[in-house]
Amino acid sequence: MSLDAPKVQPVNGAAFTIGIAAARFNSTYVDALLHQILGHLSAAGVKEKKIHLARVPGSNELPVAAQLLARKHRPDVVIALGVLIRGDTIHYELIADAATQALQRVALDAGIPVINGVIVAENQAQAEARCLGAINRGAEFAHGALEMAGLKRRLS
Ligand code: DLZ
Repeated sequence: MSLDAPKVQPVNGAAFTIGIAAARFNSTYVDALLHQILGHLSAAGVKEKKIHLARVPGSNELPVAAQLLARKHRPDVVIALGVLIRGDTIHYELIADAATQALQRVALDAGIPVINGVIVAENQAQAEARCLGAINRGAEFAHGALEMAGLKRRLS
């Protein structure tokens, strides 16, 4: 067995069922991520009817939406999308920490990978760069989801 990390192979997503939980807060940014992700999933062969989307008010609600999607559809992977931007208080930090931990818990409890697609930005410019600009986080989240869905299929 070679210890070299194998390159990520292109994934055929035709058989995959995917749950997406997406926050409405900062919707310009979240919708841009969602649009990028849907394009990548479609290019990988994922069928539109096998993508289950749940919109929630904000990032704080993403873990429960991810859990509900996991229970109802038993998807191969769930993607949780939100954009938290620093305000006048540390509210965004508390939500970022809580959501990160809860998303991981949902994944481990359900045995279904959950992609943490919550962007935590210091300001609008950082959020813009990551969702609308040069840093394509949507592609990263989609590729991560396809890889983890494939892993789940192989090892379940
Ligand atoms: C309240 C709030 C604030 C201040 N900021 C954000 C944010 O930057 N991004 C986000 O996704 N949600 C935010 N929210 C909403 C919370 O996530 C949540 O919806 C409410 O606190 C209700 O539980």
